[in-house]
Amino acid sequence: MEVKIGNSQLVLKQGDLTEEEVDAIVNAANPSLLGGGGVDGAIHRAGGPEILAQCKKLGGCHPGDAKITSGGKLKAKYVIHTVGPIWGGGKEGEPKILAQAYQRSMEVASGNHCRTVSFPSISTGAYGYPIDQASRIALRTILNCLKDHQGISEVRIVLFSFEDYQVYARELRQMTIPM
Ligand code: AR6
Repeated sequence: MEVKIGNSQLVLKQGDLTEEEVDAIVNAANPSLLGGGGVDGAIHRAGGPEILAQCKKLGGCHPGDAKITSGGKLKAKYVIHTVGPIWGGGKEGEPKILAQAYQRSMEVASGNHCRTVSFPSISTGAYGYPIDQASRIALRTILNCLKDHQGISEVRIVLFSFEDYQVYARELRQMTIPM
């Protein structure tokens, strides 16, 4: 599924983020930036040791912030490492931190002249954020950022499972139905 926003587009697809041929993929990392499971583990496995070597020099990353390394052996030129919130029921600032993670990733992408960026569904795996709520924040934030960062021509959200894809597609349809 895709929607046009001015001269750029937002694409939803089911697939493996590590296979994306884009300028940057975004990693759902943890504050150490030293690797982990889920999509983080998959990115380091596919990208090779160069990514971890660069991560070690970054001094970690606060939730809601984002930092960049090369893409190592990946097809993507860069990996933008961001840290989403751990779900604790929703009253500990989780929505704001999740929006910041997407927003800072877009800023870092734009600042590094990326035209195409692929995201995973941040925080909805090990970090436990309910995916229906998380998808609304992800979509709204990315759609807003696409207006601010005209240099980015395409953002993809790559969902690992068909169920996750369906949630994002339903929410995007609801947001973009003409009134
Ligand atoms: N491509 C696309 N999506 C994937 C892939 C893949 N190859 N692999 C997993 N996903 P998670 P989080 C999906 O747990 O919730 C790590 O240990 C997955 O199905 O990777 O932000 C970090 O080091 C889910 O929908 O990230 C942190 O400690 C989504 O990616 C912690 O997990 C996010 O799940 C971060 O947790």
